[in-house]
Amino acid sequence: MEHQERVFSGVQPTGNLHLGNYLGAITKFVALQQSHQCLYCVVDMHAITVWQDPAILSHNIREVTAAFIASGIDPKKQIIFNQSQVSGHAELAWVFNCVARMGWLNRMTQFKEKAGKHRENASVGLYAYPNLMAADILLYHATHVPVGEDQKQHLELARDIAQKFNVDFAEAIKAAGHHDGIFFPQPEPLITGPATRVMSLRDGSKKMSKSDPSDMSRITMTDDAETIVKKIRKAKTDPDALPSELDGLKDRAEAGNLVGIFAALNGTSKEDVLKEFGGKQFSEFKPALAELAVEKVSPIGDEMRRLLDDPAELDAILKNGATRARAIADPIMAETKKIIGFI
Ligand code: AQP
Repeated sequence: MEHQERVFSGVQPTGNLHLGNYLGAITKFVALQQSHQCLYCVVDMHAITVWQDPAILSHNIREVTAAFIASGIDPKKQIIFNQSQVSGHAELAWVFNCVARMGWLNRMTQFKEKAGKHRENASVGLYAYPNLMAADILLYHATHVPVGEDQKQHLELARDIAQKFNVDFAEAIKAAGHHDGIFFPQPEPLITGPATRVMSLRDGSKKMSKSDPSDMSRITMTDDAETIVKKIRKAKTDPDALPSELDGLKDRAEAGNLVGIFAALNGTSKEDVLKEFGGKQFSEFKPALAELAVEKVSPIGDEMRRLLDDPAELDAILKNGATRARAIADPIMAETKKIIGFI
């Protein structure tokens, strides 16, 4: 049985939604809706793998929803919903807890980074996070997953889980009419373009992140024009002019990052940006980047604020999306249970 192409991706409602999330993920979501059926999920169950204040979590769920819509995702054509409203995510994640091996999860670098020295005190959920992510994708038999570079390892794990499930239950899968033996398709990561890993504006060796204590390290989607300009003006750089060739950006992490951001915002390549700005100083490049960032980000922030003024409308969009998501997920979950041998 051929699997229909279907896109799934998620964003955690953990506040400080930033330019990395936008360029690495959300802009890809917008583009894919022209050619694919897409499910875009506010992954609130992932968010609680670290402590979230309940009142702030509700706001953050609406904020990510608003960001999706303000960026151009059409909630009538595509499915926008929050994970906790579709119980199949938790159900399938449990099945995958029993398919994935401890050794696989022990290799996940994000857990090591996030748990840090406090590994013994990290939640079990943070450790099992990649299994829930595999469930998010495979619950819809999604075939394509647009994500930033940092999620590559988790996507590989999702592929391993799909494959192991197909092998472990091969007989039952064939008996259920899947003669090619494939029940869960292998999801393809889509990690493309000049900004798959946007770095901190303060330190070119760290990724731009929601949890960085310094607000100057990131441009958030709700920053006003003045703040965007200030953050770009103060962004760390080196004293040299921009090179004319890509090779010249080697060992210049901060310069490479700003060039990548410019290219992604402008819908061009780093090479094109260097053709225009090669030989120019940051004193000339930064104002051009700031102007472009304000032009692209500010209208989204304004629209997010307008949408957030009507939380009931956002809640209705999520509820409607969850109903449509369940219509796809429920039969797949029911068949999964049958394949396993549950009655
Ligand atoms: N810096 C980044 N550059 C490019 N893409 C990025 N993504 C995240 N950071 C960057 C992509 O955004 C999507 C949603 O990410 P998430 O909500 O799952 O959060 P995260 O990966 O944990 O990223 P954050 O924002 O940096 O949060 P913290 O501070 O908690 O680590 C994903 O597709 C991700 O790849």
